[in-house]
Amino acid sequence: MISPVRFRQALVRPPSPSVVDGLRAIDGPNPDYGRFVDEHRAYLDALDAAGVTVEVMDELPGYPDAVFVEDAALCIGTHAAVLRPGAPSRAGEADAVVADLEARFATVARVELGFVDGGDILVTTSEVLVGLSARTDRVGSDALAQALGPTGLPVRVVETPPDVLHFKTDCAIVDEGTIFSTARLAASGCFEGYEVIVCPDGEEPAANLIRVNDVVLMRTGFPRTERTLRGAGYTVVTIDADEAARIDGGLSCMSLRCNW
Ligand code: CIR
Repeated sequence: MISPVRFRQALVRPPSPSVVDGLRAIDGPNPDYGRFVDEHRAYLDALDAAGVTVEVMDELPGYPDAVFVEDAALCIGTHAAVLRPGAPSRAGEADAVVADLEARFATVARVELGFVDGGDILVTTSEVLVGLSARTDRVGSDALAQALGPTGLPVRVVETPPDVLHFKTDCAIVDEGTIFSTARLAASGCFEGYEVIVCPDGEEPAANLIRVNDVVLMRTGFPRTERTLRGAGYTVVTIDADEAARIDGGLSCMSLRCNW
């Protein structure tokens, strides 16, 4: 059984100065490049402290959102799948990650049809949940199911709440059988059979957190979420990710957590 919360390595891509032009659903101020770099470095330090070997890929200045490397690939054990990001400006990020994956993974498959962003994929011990969204469609989900053949994990297609960028904007796996989820996503019933910890009302932007080995990594500034997780027995580490948040990024999207 492959654990969805224990990782030996992480692949990341530093933000390039073009990150200030990153996509955002609601028009707002650009991120500050210098602060973004600092926050990204702190994120890598936190992964390192959690026991993960961080490997840094090249910057991609032609792709402002390339720092959100999770959307271009999915890694499960020694198998990787190259995805098809649904935003036209991000499509080329898939080709750009192939060589990095082929250098590390025993098998690399490609999703060739439809669209699927890694932010819409939640891996558990028994299945891979794929949330349909503005970035991920059914054709892409079916193609992903094929691409994941070597893992033996079935794909289950679910819905992302309306007006939410990605499925994992609203949820995270925090333990083999436990999901942290916003109330609006949990209400869809897609987590039946799992323990669910519900994100405190009003702290939804904290839901895109990551469990990495013995710690839960979450954004600073969400005290009720932190208290809830600590109360449930988790070791919580908080880091700033305000600049990524300006362009709809969170903690999961800035790394591919791996076991190659
Ligand atoms: C985008 O809109 O594609 C980026 N600005 C943010 C992507 C965040 N990715 C993720 O949550 N997996």
